[in-house]
Amino acid sequence: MGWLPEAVSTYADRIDGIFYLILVITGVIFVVVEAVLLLFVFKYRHREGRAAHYTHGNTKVEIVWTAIPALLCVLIGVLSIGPWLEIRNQANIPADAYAIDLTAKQFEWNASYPGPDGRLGTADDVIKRNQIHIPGDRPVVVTLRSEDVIHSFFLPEFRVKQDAVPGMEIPVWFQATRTGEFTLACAELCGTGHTRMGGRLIVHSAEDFNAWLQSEGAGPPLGPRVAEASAEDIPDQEASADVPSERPVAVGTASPSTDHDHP
Ligand SMILES: [Cu+2]
Repeated sequence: MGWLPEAVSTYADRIDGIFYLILVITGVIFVVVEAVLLLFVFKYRHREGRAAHYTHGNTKVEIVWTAIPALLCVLIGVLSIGPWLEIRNQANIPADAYAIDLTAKQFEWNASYPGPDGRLGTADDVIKRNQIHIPGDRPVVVTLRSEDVIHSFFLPEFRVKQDAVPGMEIPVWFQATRTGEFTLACAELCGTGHTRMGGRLIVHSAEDFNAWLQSEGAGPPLGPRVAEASAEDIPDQEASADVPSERPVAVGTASPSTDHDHP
């Protein structure tokens, strides 16, 4: 089914799977409910001489129509836990993600890149308005802030949507699956200029991204992406028993960037 925008992040397909699951469940229920409604409208229509039948309820039927939706909600919740933890659990933000800051205000997005000192949050940061440039060969972590009201960082093609809340720093990570230009929008009604609040997210190849950094006078070029730690990289002592997990654990490397010290 091609009803959604092109999916260009590594986790977009899993989110789409949940969307479609919910669509199928609610779609089937919708059709059944409307069919029964029409049937009853016809079957119990007014007829001369037929007295109305009064009922005070049916406990069995009420238990069934409460239990089924409750079980469906639990099912959807269980199936969502995996993607939720992968995407939202801050411990799962890839350790080598390229970090930028993104500040929302009425009505624009300002993206900050490390300047020549390679650090975010310093005076030499490079700031771009309504344009986010990212490298396509590695994950990116965007730390969201808002200067005024609640906005919502929305990248439809990436299936990324996260509120930017005044007073909070909220990290969001994603990784592109191809280069190109994509939609940047605000998904939270934030004032009269809300509909104009948007721009472009540009995914560059690794080389192009470094060229872009240079052309903007921004931070040092990115090195080649280091492959994710494999079992061989883990010292023998730790390679035993409790360590092997599917993905490298990023404990402590990706806390909300209050220190602005991402490499
Ligand atoms: Cu907004």
